[in-house]
Amino acid sequence: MFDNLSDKLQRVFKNLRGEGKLTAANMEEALREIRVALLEADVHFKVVKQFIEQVKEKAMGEDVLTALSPTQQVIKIVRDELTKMLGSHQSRLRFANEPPTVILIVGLQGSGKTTSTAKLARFLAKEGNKPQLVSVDVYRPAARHQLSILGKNVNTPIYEGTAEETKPLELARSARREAMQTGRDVLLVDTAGRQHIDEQLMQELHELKDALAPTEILFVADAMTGQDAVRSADEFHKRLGITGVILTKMDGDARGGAALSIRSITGQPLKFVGVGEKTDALESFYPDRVASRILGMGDVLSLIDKVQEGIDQKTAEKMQEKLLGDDFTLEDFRDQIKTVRKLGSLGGLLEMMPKVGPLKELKDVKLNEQDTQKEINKTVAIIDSMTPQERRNHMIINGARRRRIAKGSGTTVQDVNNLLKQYSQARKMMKSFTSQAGFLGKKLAKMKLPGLPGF
Ligand SMILES: Nc1nc2c(ncn2[C@@H]2O[C@H](COP(=O)(O)OP(=O)(O)O)[C@@H](O)[C@H]2O)c(=O)[nH]1
Ligand SMILES: [Mg+2]
Repeated sequence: MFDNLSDKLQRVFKNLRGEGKLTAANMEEALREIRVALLEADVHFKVVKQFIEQVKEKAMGEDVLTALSPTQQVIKIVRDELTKMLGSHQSRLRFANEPPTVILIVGLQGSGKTTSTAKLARFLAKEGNKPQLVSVDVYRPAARHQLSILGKNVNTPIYEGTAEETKPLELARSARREAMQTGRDVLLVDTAGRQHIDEQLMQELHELKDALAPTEILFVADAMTGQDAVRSADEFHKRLGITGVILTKMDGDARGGAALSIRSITGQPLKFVGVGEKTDALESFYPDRVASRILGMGDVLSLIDKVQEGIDQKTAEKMQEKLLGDDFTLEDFRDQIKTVRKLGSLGGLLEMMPKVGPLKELKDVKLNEQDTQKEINKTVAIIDSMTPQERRNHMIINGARRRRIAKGSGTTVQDVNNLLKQYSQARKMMKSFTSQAGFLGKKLAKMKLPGLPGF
């Protein structure tokens, strides 16, 4: 996700840092490169234009050019504007005052509606709701069958309908009645799609909208179709009125253009992203976290969320403390890496890590999961071969100690050197996280466990 853009933006900032002094001239150059990077990521040209104007206005200000760390300031401005472009704040699902809440899932054929409906059911149940499913795709029996199977997979009842119920509206109404009678509080309606937007589809969706008064009409779009996804979202919004977007197949979208444009173009929030075919591959969308991730600051908050799902709370709390504190020792480094190892699904987690440490190299050369595990095992072995004093204070690890550690862990001195370098970088990164006043540090501090996120 956003890999190319992320690499390019980071290169821009690296160059800017290398210049030593920020001037109007090199700022212009940086802005030009940022513009190209965004366009290459397939971001809508209007969105790019506005973004550059905003950043320029803020970054060319007198106080930035004369600030102590102008490049840092520029990075902050870019991050803030990126966050804004993505929608500023997380947009949660809204619920009806009187259950059942009705959520209409709409979109073009093959965009991932049925899959996302099941994913949402799973997500809602996890949050303590009692979802109910119905498919009103009466044109394709296979599509309804698909939802039945997925419904079983996520343990959610589905209203199957009677032989007489042949119209979407009849099915949806009966499903709602059933939800009420059986105490289900959210009704998810998977609708039919078309290859193109047509009158009949719009008519049908309008009828459903009028009869069911849904609190959410979520437009499902395939991220891999880039600006086409944005265009159809916009058209659906103009013709039907949507309340949010689920962007699917983000796992296969290296550019991110749709994700970066859809909010600004439609005015409607991106609520969820689909990151795989399985029913657990749905993530809430957090503009600030994603912006930080794009800028290579690592998505520590999402990482902590994931970690909390996967490990016990005590470990998570400890990890959070370590992330916040400034005594990030080699032991913590190892524990963190071990935790990642325990969590299994590395691909996604790697994306969230700050791009430092062993994970950076791994990501850059796109090693497969097996190699990643090997690399992590090596790191753990090296740290395990250190004495407790060495782990607490890496400064005492001199040449002789390095040779001993390498021998003990079955690695080379070069490996040990690399690890220490990576650790120092990670440490620095942790420090800068916590010292970025008002941003991550504070946010992390505010979060109360459990019950993330705290904003
Ligand atoms: N990789 C990936 N595939 C997805 C995702 N969401 C849906 N799909 C796949 O996209 C295809 C179409 O999905 P489906 O839910 O049937 O689309 P619908 O026609 O809109 O209901 C299926 O093969 C899904 O497995 C996603 O987030 N990631
Ligand atoms: Mg479908």
